[in-house]
Amino acid sequence: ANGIERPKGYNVSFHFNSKAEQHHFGQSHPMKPWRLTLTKQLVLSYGLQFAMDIFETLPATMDQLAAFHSRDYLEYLSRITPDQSEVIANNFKIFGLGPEGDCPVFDGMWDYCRLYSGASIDAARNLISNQADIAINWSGGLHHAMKKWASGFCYINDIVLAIQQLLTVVPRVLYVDIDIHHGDGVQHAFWSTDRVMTLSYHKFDPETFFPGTGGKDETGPKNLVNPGAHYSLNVPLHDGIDDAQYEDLFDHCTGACIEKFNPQAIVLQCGADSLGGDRLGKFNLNIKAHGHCVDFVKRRSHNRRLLVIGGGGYTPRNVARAWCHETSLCVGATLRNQLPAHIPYRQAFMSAENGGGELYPNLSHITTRRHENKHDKGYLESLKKNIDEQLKYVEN
Ligand code: TV1
Ligand code: CA
Ligand code: ZN
Repeated sequence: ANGIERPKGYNVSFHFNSKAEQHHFGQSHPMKPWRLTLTKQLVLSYGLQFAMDIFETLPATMDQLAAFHSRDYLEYLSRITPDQSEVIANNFKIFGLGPEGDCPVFDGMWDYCRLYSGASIDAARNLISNQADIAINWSGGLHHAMKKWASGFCYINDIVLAIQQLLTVVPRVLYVDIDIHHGDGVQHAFWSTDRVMTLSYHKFDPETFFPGTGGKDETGPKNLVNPGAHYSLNVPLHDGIDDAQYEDLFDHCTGACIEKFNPQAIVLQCGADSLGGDRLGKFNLNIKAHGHCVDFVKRRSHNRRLLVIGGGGYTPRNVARAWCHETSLCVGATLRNQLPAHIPYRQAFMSAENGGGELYPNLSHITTRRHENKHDKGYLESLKKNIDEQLKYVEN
């Protein structure tokens, strides 16, 4: 009434469960749930809890998980123990589990699955009930899990469960995935529908890099009568992509999808293995470019619901820094450029990389282990053109 416009504030909710963070996949396994403790400690040290609603979530129930997964698989997951004789006797291979593999049977595995999935379901519900504009679950984002089997460190596909929740109240959900791996489980789950558009950016090399799917022509069922045709979009990349290239590509493709598909909710999987210096990844992205993606989607979200979830990320100190920075972007805070003095686990943030000095946010962090950049302008332009071509079939 007095003519003063206030910028719209966002209600942000942060969903976590301390117990999820305490699980171990096994000695040399790259997936370290304690990176979530590191992330949360950093978030708390900056006082970001005062700018969001914090929810410690309950584990998902069997019935909640069965909204996507088969009962056979869930029964098996809930019963199997690390005891090898039982693992072998139960013919674990059909369910994608096994010792030494990507998806080991570890102590508390079932609880871990129910906890990270429960947090994503809760986050989706909080958006549905309009308690939040943006809901965050860094423990989720396990995009490879299939209806009947585990794959690539993922047992339960919390993303599919969260999207199913959102679909009970909105017609269309856009899924965007910046993990360095292809979001195959989510793509597959919604392959035949035009109510969910999936868009994954990833390293693509079927010969050497997991999971080997996600080529640029993988756009949905080839039968054009199927409603899912043209609703799966992929941006296959090579080693060494840099900040400027990624940001430009992301803005063009994601911007076009939001505009054309016009979703009422967006789910953003923020796998941090696309950062430079990751133990498994091969890109050269700094925290700045990774965070740019979150900020871009937030700015384009307007009145849409936004679910922000984790995913991969195998150099824990960088995962924590990226996700803390991205939490601050969600709430609209700017963090000072120095680690809080009294942060627990301070040592974990110190590394040879920066001479053992300050690390946060220090949005450019790669000083070592650069990967040769295998992209030229022509290739990047062809990827944009490919997305534009697919979107010609989409109108809302
Ligand atoms: C145990 C111990 C398992 C050490 C797995 C890296 C390990 C890997 C390990 C590993 C590893 C993968 C494959 C397996 C093809 C398969 C959370 C036959 C040092 C979302 C999942 C990557 C990524 C799976 C998950 C991949 C996510 N890479 N050491 N396993 N082989 N699997 O290559 O997208 O980030 O690496
Ligand atoms: Ca991806
Ligand atoms: Zn990954």
